[in-house]
Amino acid sequence: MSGSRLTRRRFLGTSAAAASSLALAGCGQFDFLGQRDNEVRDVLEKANDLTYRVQRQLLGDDWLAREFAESEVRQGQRPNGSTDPTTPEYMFLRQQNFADYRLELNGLVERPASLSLEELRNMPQRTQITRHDCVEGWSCIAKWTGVPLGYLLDQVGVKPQARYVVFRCFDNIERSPAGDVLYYESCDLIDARHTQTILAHAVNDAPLPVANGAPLRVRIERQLGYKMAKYVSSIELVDSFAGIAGGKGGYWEDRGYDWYAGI
Ligand SMILES: Nc1nc2c(c(=O)[nH]1)N[C@H]1C(S)=C(S)[C@@H](COP(=O)(O)O)O[C@H]1N2
Ligand SMILES: [Mo]
Repeated sequence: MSGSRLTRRRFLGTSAAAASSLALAGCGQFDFLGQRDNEVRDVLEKANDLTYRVQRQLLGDDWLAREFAESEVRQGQRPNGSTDPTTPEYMFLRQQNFADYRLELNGLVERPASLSLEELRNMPQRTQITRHDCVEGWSCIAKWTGVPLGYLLDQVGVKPQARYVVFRCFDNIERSPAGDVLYYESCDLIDARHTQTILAHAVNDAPLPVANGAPLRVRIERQLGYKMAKYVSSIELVDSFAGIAGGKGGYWEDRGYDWYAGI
């Protein structure tokens, strides 16, 4: 039983890796793939949909990402992407050590909420030592502590028509004269309610450093690093991505990456 499961995992890993390396083969090709009406992009999107369905059907909704021992944490979490947000809103919060920070939970929920870090730290907590895999080809094992997202969703009450959870972030991943572009990400309700999906406020037993997404970042352990939004400002329940930035469910997805980044 466990042998055949491994084989399936290897098969899934290979197909996902092949699709990602195609999508990321070079900047020229990347821009080209970014065009909506591109045929290669359509094929990749269908392959992504297949990866998602095959992975869910063969492995089920509940399988856990591998967890590691304390001794396997060898260094701090390597920072990547935004590491020093400069939006006025973020700089203000950072300056007072996030005392006025509130996580907003809204959209298709019964009881919208606004929670301080202290309130979040007083909720049920989960700690897990997992490996972060970045699409750029590096990995890092770290210990994460935070509130299970499923618990928060139960507190606010998810409306039946909700399908996705959108994470909005404080950081301006793009800074241009035309204005800042803010990072965002999303997942479905299966990943949102997964045991290892948490809103982490601590890494390796210390409060999250700014470089790793202070004061709060997502861990979605069955997917690649870019899904794990840092600097989360709000969580919105939606029934579609239409009207949100480029409409593909994430900053990198709007630029051609797979929405489902299963590993
Ligand atoms: N808000 C925000 N979240 C983000 C990113 C980012 O630039 N901004 N980068 C993503 C990518 S590509 C990776 S690999 C991880 C990096 O997290 P780390 O800096 O804690 O290693 O965060 C992800 N989440
Ligand atoms: Mo990444």
